[in-house]
Amino acid sequence: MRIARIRLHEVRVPLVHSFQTSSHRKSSLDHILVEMVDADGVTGWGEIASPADPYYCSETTDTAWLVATRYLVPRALEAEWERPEELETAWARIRGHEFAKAGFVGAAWDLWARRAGMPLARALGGERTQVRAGVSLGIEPTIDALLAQVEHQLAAGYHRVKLKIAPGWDLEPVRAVRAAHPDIDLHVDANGAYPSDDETIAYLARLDELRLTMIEQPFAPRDLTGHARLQQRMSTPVCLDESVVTLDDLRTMLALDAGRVLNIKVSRMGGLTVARAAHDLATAHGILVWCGGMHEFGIGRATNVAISSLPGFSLPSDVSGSDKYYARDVIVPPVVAHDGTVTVPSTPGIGYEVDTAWIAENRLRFLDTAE
Ligand code: OSB
Ligand code: MG
Repeated sequence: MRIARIRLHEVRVPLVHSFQTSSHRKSSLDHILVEMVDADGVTGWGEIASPADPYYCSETTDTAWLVATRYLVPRALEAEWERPEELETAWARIRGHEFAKAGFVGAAWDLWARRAGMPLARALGGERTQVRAGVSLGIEPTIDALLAQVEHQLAAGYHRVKLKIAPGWDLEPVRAVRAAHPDIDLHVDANGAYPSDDETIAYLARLDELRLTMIEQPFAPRDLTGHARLQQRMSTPVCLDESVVTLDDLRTMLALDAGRVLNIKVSRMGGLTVARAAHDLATAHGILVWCGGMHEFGIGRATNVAISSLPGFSLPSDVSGSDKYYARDVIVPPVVAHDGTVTVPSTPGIGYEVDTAWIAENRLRFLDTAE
C-alpha cells in the first residue's frame, strides 16, 4: 500500500505545572503531530515529541520540522509497503533524527493497526491489559514545594515517583522525600548533569542509603564507561536514558555493564519498532526495562501505553494520566490513570479519538501534501 496524504501539525499546548530539569525549565510544549492517510482514507497518527530546545538531545522542534518536510514526507509518500517495518527502510539511510522518525513510525503503526482492526498494543505483541504508571517531578524552588508535589501525586494514586536531581539539588531533597515516605518506589534522574570523576562517584554512592529503585543518567550521554564505574561502586541500579539511542548503544551498555535498568523512550530510539527490539534485547540479558516519557501529548502518550503492555516492561512507566501535564489533551478521552494504572485500550490503533478541532486551535505550523 501507499500513503496518499500527510499532514504535519506543529501544536503548542501549555503545561498545567511548569517543569524544571537539571538543564532548563518549560511551561508549554511544541510537538509535531503526523497524520498519515492511505488511499482508502484510513488515518494513522504519530507524534514528534522533540523538545523545542537542544538540551535533552540535539534535536529540536525546528530540526524535526526540517527533516520531516525535506526528507521523511517525500520518502514516506514514495514508499510501497505492507508493514511499518518496511516503510522504515525508506529512511534507513538518514542518520540520527530519531524523534522525527519516531513520529512517522508511530503514524505508520497506528495506520497499520487500524487497517487490521487491531489495538496497537496487540499489534506490537503486548499482553498486559493494564500498565503501571509513575510520575516524574521536576526541580522545585524549595523542598517544601517538592514535598507538596509528592503528596499531591500520591493522593492522585501514583505509587512510583521519580525526582529530577542536579548538583545542589540531590541528597537533601531526596532524603526529605524518603523520610516523609519510607516505603514508596522512589527514583532519581539527573539528565546527565554530573561529571563522572571519582569524587562525584563517591558522593552519588551515598544515595544507596535512600533505597532508590534506580539512579537515572547521572553522567553525559556518551559517557558509558563513567556509568559502568558508578555501577561498580553503587548497589542502587544505574538506569540509562540519553546514553541509549540505538541498539548498538544498548549492546555497549551490556558489554560494559554500564547499568542494570534501561529507560526505553520510543522517541529517543526512533520509534516503536526499535523500542520493541530494545525491549527484547535488554530483557533477554536481564536488564529491567520501563517506558520513559517526553511529556507526550495524547498521541505519543497512547503509543507509550501500547508499548508498555509488552511483557518485559516490569517497572512502572512514565505514562501518567494526561491531566498531570495538560488541562486539555489532543485526544478524547484523555489518558486516565486510576490508582496508578492505565487501562490499555482494546479498540483499533492507538485506541483514542484525535481532537482535530483542538489541534487546529493550537497550531503553530501546518503542512498538507494535498495542498
Ligand atoms: O529524562 O525522562 C527524562 C522530560 C523531558 C526530558 C527528559 C525527561 C523527561 C521526563 C518526562 O522525565 C516524564 C514524563 O513524560 O512523564
Ligand atoms: Mg531521563
